[in-house]
Amino acid sequence: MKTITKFIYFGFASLALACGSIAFAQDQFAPLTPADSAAKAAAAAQREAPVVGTPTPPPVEQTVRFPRSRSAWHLTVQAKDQFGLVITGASFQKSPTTPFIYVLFDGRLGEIFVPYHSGSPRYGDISGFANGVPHQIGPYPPVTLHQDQFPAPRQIIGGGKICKEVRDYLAYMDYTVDPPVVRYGQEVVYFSVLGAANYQYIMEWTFRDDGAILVRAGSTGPKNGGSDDKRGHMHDFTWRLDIDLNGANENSAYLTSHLEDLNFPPPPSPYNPSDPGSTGEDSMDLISVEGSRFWRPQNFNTLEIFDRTLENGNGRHTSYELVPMRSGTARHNEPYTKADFWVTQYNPAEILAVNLPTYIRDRQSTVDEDLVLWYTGSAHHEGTGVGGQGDGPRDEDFNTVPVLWTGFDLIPHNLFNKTPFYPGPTPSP
Ligand SMILES: [Cu+2]
Repeated sequence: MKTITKFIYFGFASLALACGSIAFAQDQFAPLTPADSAAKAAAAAQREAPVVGTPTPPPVEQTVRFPRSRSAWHLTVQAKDQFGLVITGASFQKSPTTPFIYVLFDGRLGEIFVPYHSGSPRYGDISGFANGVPHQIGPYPPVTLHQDQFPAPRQIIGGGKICKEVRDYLAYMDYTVDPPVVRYGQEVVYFSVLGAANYQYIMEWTFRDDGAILVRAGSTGPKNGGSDDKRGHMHDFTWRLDIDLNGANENSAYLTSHLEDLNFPPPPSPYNPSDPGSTGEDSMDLISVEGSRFWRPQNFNTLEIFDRTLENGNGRHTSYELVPMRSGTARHNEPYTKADFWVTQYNPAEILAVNLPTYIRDRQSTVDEDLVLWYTGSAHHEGTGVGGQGDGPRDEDFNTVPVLWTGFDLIPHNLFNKTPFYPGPTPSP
């Protein structure tokens, strides 16, 4: 096992061995924060001394163990004023016999920008609403109302401002073997709802038993100008992801791209599988200094983040890949909206996406550093065409617009030595 982590767990392990206690042995890999991330957390706690009278509920620590995979997530959730749902200190344990691997120091939205097609208004629903408060979703008077609204197995936690649900998802199938393999995984889902005038913003984080993290945001609610408001507008969600893979330092990020070479004549029709055709190749480019990158649909771009030393048991480098799940690309004249990905060196004061161009001004190194990734995904609420022509918004949006989502996945690579779902052989090292 070549996995190297920065956790200080060796003392616990040898003590557990000496005691021979099963109960204690189960604790030998209790969640621990790597020293460099712990120092950041201590500094952040000092900066964010609780304000007297603030309604923000305290953070809630969670350890969620998945009985089927025997993997676990440990993390802290908090519904914060201005930002909504904030995830801190997320670490993943592949099995009870391996240490937790630290993944995420702080994940939150750094802006929700809502420019209307007509040019105004242009709302910064995080930067411009410092007093935004997550909705109280339970207990809600009458006391039992939220139990009908968020029926079991959902729970309301975090001072009544976070919905939690553990559920199954279809992970894997193989009907080439007899008997067929069908595997359901398990995931824990958290969401909070940030109120911004007429809109409700749903901020959802899902943590899966295979180490994946699924993040999305949705907008819903009555339209800003009343039921028959026909003004189109965009919701640009920019996430600030302070990833501390295996600890804060020694992280590097790459832009991955697919490139298809189209210098081939069109194949005959109908085509034959053995006909030669256009070729493709995949590449990854190190992002060496702070800056921005584009998501281009033909290039399937992603951001992939590595720790310098973290490997799986096959000696392959472990990474997390930010894979966009999007329906379009919003561009406006605000400079930070001109790119989809940004990478900055960690600075606790750099928290609002609208300031991104100033955050990269120094072009600090982003190789083997403490990095923050920023990603923007947009949801388009269509309006009526120019001059009131065109099909316009759906009648189904007349009173309250149903939830429209955008988001991304954080997919681990070489975290496990093989798929945690399939009973087949292990890859050769
Ligand atoms: Cu909208």
